Amino acid sequence: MENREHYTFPDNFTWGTATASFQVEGGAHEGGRTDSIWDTYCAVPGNILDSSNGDVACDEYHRYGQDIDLMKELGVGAYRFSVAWPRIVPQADGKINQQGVDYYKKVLDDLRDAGIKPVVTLYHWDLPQYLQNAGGWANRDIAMRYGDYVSSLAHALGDRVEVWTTLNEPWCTAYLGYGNGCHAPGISDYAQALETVHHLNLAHGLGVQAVRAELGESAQVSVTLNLQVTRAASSAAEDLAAKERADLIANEVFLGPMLEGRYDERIIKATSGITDWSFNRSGDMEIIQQPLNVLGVNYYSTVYVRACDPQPEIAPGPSGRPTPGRNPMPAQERVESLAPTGELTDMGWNQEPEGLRDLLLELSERFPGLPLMVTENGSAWQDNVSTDSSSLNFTNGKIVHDPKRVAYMDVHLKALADAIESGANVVGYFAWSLLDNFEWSLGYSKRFGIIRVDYETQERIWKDSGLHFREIVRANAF
Ligand code: GBH
Repeated sequence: MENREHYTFPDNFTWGTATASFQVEGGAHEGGRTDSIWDTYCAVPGNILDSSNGDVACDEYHRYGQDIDLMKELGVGAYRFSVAWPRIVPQADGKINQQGVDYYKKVLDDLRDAGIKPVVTLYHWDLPQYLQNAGGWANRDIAMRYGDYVSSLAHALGDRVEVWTTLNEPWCTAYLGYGNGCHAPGISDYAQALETVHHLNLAHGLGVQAVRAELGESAQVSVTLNLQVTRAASSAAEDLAAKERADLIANEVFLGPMLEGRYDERIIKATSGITDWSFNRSGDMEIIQQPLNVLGVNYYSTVYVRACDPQPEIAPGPSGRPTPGRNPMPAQERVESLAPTGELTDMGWNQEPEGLRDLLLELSERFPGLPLMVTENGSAWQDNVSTDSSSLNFTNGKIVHDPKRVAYMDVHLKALADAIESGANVVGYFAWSLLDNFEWSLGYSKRFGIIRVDYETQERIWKDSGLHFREIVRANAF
């Protein structure tokens, strides 16, 4: 990558920060909310690294006003957050909970007053527990229940929402939730994982249709995928085949149906020992393939794979428990992931900004005319609070010096600027995350925020990365 001093972003480029309901809201038992699968999962000893849960999290349920003020100070033009399905439809009877709707209306009204556009994710993993009791994503019925939920929500919130995002990272739901079990609902069953893939695709299509049916064809609709940037360890044919196998199961299972209305034949073949895909019924593809206004891309790191001798499948652990060593994705017996290299983030992930550039360019070439938005990018590090910032009056005399997060942000924004200059159609960038928050199975042990949360006091403490992002956002350049 070219090393220049100055990078400018296009006019009207959207800068934002992102969060998700279960990770920040808390208020788990307030306002009529019922349990999600993550509440249930957290209650099982051993599932969450620090034995924590989402009961309080960042207390955003009560502190959204203060956090919107932080975003105003950052100068961001957009906020990507998610709606908790169990707040909107808390019971199996399907009735809408007005208190839940009112909460999001207040958030949306405050955002409007602050001049910040809401990018709303309809599903960021907190499935109502009563739907899991009915089979969860492995039960086709769920796609229709999702469609009903989306249609009620679109009706209730209407034009307060700028962009609707059907799903966040269906890869994680299918493969971590049902393939490995290290995410809720904690199932390790490859057949269910593939069924889940299809039902998520179907839900996506029904969700897009529901939003447009309520709000008209001009409603802006998107989906956010965590497309895995997979690299072959060498150019040997068998390593390239391993890369292709990983790519098909990770990425093509979503891109194909959602954007091209088909499952690649190679996917069906690769998984033939697991399922016959009869859950893909005639007419489904017409529902799944919907025109989208924007494609959300979450990007953190890359994966290197090589071919290996067939590995015996590791037996799944008991339901509700993660299975160490079990590949989240089915049909990967001949695919081996290499250990990441270079300086790893606190998540153990490598840093390869070129992966972001390559991904954006590839997508823009393959789907011309489809605007892309980086809906998550960021890094976890262990941070420390310093008290040497008397000049920064709005930071309350405290600051976190997080040079590694700043550096990660810079190299990724350079990669993004490079991609845009080379022709990628990217309309926005959202930092993950506005705040430190509940990092799923790793609890509160990993900090992704550009603003720190003191979980004892709920105090928000600025980090250098937040101040740095503020400069970039205000200049639309760096
Ligand atoms: C996102 O998930 C989530 O949307 C967000 O809620 C979460 O807080 C954030 O990222 C940070 O984790 O696992 O080593 O094989 C990202 C999940 C990360 C899953 C990269 C696949 C591949 C590397 N993805 N991961 S590895």
